[in-house]
Amino acid sequence: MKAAYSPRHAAHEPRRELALGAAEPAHEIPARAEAIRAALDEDGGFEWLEVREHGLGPIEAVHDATMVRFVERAWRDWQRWFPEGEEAIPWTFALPSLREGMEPFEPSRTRHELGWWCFDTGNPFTAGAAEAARASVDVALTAAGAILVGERAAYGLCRPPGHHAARAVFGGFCFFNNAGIAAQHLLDAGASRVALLDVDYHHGNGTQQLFYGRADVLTASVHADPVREFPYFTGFADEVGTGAGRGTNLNVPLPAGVGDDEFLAAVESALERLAPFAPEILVVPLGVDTFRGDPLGDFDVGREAYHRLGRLLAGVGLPTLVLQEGGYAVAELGANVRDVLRGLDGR
Ligand code: OKP
Ligand code: ZN
Repeated sequence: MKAAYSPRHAAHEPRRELALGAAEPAHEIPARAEAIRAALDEDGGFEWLEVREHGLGPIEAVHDATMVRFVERAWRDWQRWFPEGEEAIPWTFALPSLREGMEPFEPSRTRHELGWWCFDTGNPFTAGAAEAARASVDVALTAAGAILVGERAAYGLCRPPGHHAARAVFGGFCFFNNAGIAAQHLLDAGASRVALLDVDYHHGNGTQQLFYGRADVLTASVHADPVREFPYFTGFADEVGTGAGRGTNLNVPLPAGVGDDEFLAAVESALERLAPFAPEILVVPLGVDTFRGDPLGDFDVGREAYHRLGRLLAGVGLPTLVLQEGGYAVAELGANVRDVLRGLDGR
């Protein structure tokens, strides 16, 4: 299988993140991508593509251009006012109700502009975040390019992940929505309908938001119920899309403790819901934080489930672009991802 990886992910090396008001060691770390790369190298069934730079155009096709420019300059700006610390973490957030009924606000007026564009405290912004986020998009687009030239499956080893980044806000370890950008790129290259099935443990709120009113993109996500889990404010089953996109969003929230069979049954039922949409390409934001040993998850999914997951995806019979999202049990991360891809590859 063709796969894409960029060493530039390592430019983003957060040490800490903030959760429940306290600092804890960062989870979204360079060792994650290196573990996956090592497992795929060892497997031998993956051919690494040369990652091509695609520039800001495809990013600005789905994201607010002002947010994209902010990401590019955020570290320098932040350091001017807050020079100490290895990562920037916002602590005051520009909720719309704060200025309700007031003039529109120009966020670059304040030195705390990060609190306008980032929605959580768990998303450290580092000196190399922008470089890594750009590289992650290029990895996704390079893998998408393999699909466009006829590959049945391709994998983008994206880091940082992307599915929590919405049009004009980022968070949840994500800066740019790799899968959303890739899906739009596939449409712009001639695909008429693209379906995304997000199997990360967390709801893919950003991807949902990007395409919520769109009839040409179906977004489906199987994830931990947001009543108990991040991102808390999206991912409920009654979110079905709006306007022309009504019926093109599917959420399958799951309870704590689901095992292999329940998780895979949820994936299977979501896949069945894709068929009437008749997509030409399937994009799979793949998180393996569903694993029972994951420090961020509460599912009871075992190692053996991942090969089965890959086989389920293969059964759809569509060109399939798999893009890495979460997975924080670093010791098992490589094997879990490899098994999904082996299953998808019919091995
Ligand atoms: C990103 B992806 C841990 C809090 C974690 C954010 C989780 C983001 C997950 N104390 N909060 O979907 O894997
Ligand atoms: Zn996740």
